[in-house]
Amino acid sequence: MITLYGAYRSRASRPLWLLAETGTPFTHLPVIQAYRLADPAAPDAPLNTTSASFLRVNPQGQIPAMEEDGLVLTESLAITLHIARRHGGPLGPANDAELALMEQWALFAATSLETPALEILFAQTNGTADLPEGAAVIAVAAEKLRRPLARLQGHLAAHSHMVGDRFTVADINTAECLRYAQGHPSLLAEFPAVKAWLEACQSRPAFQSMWAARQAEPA
Ligand SMILES: N[C@@H](CCC(=O)N[C@@H](CS)C(=O)NCC(=O)O)C(=O)O
Repeated sequence: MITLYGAYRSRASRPLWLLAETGTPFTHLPVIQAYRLADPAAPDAPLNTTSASFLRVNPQGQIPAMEEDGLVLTESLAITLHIARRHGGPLGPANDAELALMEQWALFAATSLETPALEILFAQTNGTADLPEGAAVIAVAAEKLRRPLARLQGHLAAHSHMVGDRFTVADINTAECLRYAQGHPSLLAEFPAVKAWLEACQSRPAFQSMWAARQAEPA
């Protein structure tokens, strides 16, 4: 049985979306980021990233983490790739070539998309987006995204999905890393195939149920 550690309002959204797609049974421990708590060390504090019991699972004190049959994983995209291979059926790789492509796109998402997309999100949520410094951060991050987005645009103009012309874990991993940039609609509008694919991914019932659970958590 999988144990998944991490609140919905975190990168645990990635495996939680996948688990909703596959219907795999799992135990969910909604560990919360310590920085979201006034006093994470208080005796009545909820399970958080500085709790001793969680640090035994991930000594780095970050979510998500996963345990299954003694295997512990502490990187969200490694967790989704593992779950997809073991439990994902058609959402996982059908052969070695598909596995290699799913790994490639996970690394692409983590190294080319996630950081600049998060720079956009943080500028938009820290109240600086309408100030010159925030606008500059967003402009630089958007420029960093244009080359990988052009690559994605070319891929998705020719293919319905990231791998195998069906919805897979590669779509979840890529869509989740790109989601942080969705508050910059004019950037995404430059890449219509990417925009349409992202919206289609997010219209899936499993994404919608993950998102509803996320919205139900305290901000
Ligand atoms: N590369 C890691 C990043 C994990 C990460 O930064 N998690 C955040 C929540 S999304 C966290 O636990 N933050 C709390 C902290 O760093 O103290 C992954 O993809 O799993």
